[in-house]
Amino acid sequence: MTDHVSPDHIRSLFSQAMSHMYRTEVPLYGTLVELVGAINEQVLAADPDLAAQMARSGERERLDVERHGAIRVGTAQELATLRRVFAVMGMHPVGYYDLSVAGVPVHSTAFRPLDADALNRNPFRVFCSLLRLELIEDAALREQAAAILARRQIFTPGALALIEQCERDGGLGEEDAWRFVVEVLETFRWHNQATVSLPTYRALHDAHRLVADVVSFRGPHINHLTPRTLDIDAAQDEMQRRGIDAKAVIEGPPRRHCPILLRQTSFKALEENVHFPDGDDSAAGTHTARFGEIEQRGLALTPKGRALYDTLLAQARAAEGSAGGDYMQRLQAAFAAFPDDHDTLRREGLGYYRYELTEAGRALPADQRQLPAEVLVERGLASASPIVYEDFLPVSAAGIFQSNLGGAEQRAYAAQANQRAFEQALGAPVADGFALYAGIEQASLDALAA
Ligand code: OOG
Ligand code: NI
Repeated sequence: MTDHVSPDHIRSLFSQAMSHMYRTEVPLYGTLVELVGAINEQVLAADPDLAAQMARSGERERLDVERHGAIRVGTAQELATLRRVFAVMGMHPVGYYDLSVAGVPVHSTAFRPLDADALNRNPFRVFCSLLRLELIEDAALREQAAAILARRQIFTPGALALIEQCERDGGLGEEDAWRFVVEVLETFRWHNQATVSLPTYRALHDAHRLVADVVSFRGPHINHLTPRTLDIDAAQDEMQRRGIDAKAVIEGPPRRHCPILLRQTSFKALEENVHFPDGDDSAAGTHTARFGEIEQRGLALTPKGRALYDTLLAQARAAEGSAGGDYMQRLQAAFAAFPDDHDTLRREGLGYYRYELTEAGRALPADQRQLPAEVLVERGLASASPIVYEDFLPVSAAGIFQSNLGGAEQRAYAAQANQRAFEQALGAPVADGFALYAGIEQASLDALAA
């Protein structure tokens, strides 16, 4: 029997391969990675406390390879197979996102590593959306779309065989891991050859741009890869200086002393040339599929903290959505009500922290440190580091979908969130992000006492 490599290793290989592929497909991505890398170095050089804290938590090393991607699939079968693909790489579905409320006919999850060690090895995540065909009003078009999707196979025979092999044997050897990565990459590659005629493309596009994007091609092309910056405002300024056409509004919370959750900004999708098979000829047209995005990640919030975030965000958006020119000011004003120092955030139970004995704490005999964590922290016997948010935000994701679909179309579907149907299509329940963060925090508390 050959030795199996760890799923973390396969995920690292895959993330690296995706990054290489996307760099050649979308050169702007390479520019973003360089720009973000340079800014991260500056931030860490200017803030030794942050550098030390990130080194302590194991987060410093992952930063340079940290990114997320997004794809959109059309059928339950595709989603369920993707779940198996990602499981080979130690990535599992976390969270349920309903985007129909924002006028996007999909619901989604994020595939990502679950535990602290795996996240530090490589936190690669993929936001994955399933088209909700039932939201297409025109019954004939709906059936046509379903028939087109039923005919395609987005996975190579080699990928399918290796998934089965991995499930059967409990892992893959090094050589098979490489083969797996090469095979799976095919699923996410961009194809400028549509599988539908131009009139069909237009009909799908009229139903919703996203329907055309999902149904008209051979596979679910990766539509962005997002590096993580430690200062999104600096990155945004630098992009403007270089003439990159960034979205006006940064999604998520405003700039703060203690970053929370996730801030994101994206760039106009590329206008891509597409060939349509029309009889014997090939017709030409364009399609917007891929875009650029960067993000800054901060403290993972507890349900209490998240409720406060949702309330304040809704307050800032109440007047005129995120469109108004003074939106960033309203956001800043609303979030004055959100504590912005780690001691308060921790004591009020708004965020999750990882506790660790300091040198002084380790020097004490175990029976003298049987104290509440908060007391240990106060006495300098333990440190509390913010646990980083690893997931996504539905309002932000909707904003990113909207801006990259190009049009200003704003419609809301009357549809309800339907997590049950999503999990049925996926073939498994999605994990609860809060429980995962709470587990990481609790494990660190247990280790303090041990
Ligand atoms: C996904 C958009 C959501 C994010 O970072 O919130 C997303 C998509 O456009 O398919 O990637
Ligand atoms: Ni994204």
